[in-house]
Amino acid sequence: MELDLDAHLADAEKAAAAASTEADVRALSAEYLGKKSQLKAAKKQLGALDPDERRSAGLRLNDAIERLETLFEHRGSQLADEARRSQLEAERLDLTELLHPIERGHLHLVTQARDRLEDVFVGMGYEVAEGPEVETAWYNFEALNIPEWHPARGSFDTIFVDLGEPESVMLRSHTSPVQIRTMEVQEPPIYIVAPGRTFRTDTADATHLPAFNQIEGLVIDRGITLGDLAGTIDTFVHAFFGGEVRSRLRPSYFPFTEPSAEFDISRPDGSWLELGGCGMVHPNVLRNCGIDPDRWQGFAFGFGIDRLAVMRYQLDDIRELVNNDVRFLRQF
Ligand code: FA5
Repeated sequence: MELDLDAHLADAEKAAAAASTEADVRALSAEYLGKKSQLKAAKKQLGALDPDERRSAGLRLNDAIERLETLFEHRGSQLADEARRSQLEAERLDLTELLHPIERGHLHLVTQARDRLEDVFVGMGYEVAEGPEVETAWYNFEALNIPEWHPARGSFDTIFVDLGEPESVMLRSHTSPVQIRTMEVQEPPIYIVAPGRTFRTDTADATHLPAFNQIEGLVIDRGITLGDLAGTIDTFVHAFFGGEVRSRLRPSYFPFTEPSAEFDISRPDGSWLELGGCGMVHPNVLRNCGIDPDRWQGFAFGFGIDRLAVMRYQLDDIRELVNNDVRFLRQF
């Protein structure tokens, strides 16, 4: 046989090792094992040999063919594995890899204050009530004993909505409409607080925001007196601020309470800060909600949650609460 099988196999091994794709290996397989390959040609020449020589040359040729078939098969699947691995590597999405670690946020200062207020009052046996932010004149004013001609309407600096009759629909200027909505659907005794957003045409300054938060309180029961109101406010102030802070009531005027008062809390420097208004629910308000004022009495209060946060965290300016500066917000 003219073909040097050992050298031929060594060449094939070298070529297979150098192949870089499965297609390369298929081409090598055609070259070394295909119809026009040297091995096929050598097989054809076997007929010319004498029988003994033909047998041993045939065995050697078959052995070489088998070895080449195994060689190309192994190299082919090796390259297929490598290709799959590098494709997976290229398409991998590492969802755990982060350029910046995630920082967990926390509730806004005003939300924290509102939650705490709710907790304090729920602890005192109150339920939490809600009302809409867009109100009608009936709930925002009339049912609260503020008829259309009443000068107190002006003091609420109302933002009206362009809907229906002029000045008949508005963004609520206080949370007191929730008193009416609650008394309309609930039989006394009633013990509720209603926190929520309120709106006025006030220009933002160190102590005012045009959109701010109030919390309303309403108690309707038998034999309720001004003493109960004063005691409730005192208890709440202690629970919310701690023992150091004191509260006081000052005579004032609201059309929906009689008598009415403003309540202040003491600052660390000994001065007083006005927090809200309160009083005994006016008989006209009870009548407007179908409650007999001879059988039921009650008190109501409403104060600013943003002002309360300002006091509690000793802020210089209420506008800090809405500037959305994370360097400020992160501190609380
Ligand atoms: C009222 O709104 C009454 N509804 C309160 C009330 C309820 C009285 C129940 C009697 C019975 P006044 O307008 O004073 O009252 O507002 C109450 C509180 O809301 C103020 O003391 C203040 O703490 C807060 N507040 C009012 N306007 C603003 C504003 N522009 N920015 C921030 N807080 C405000």
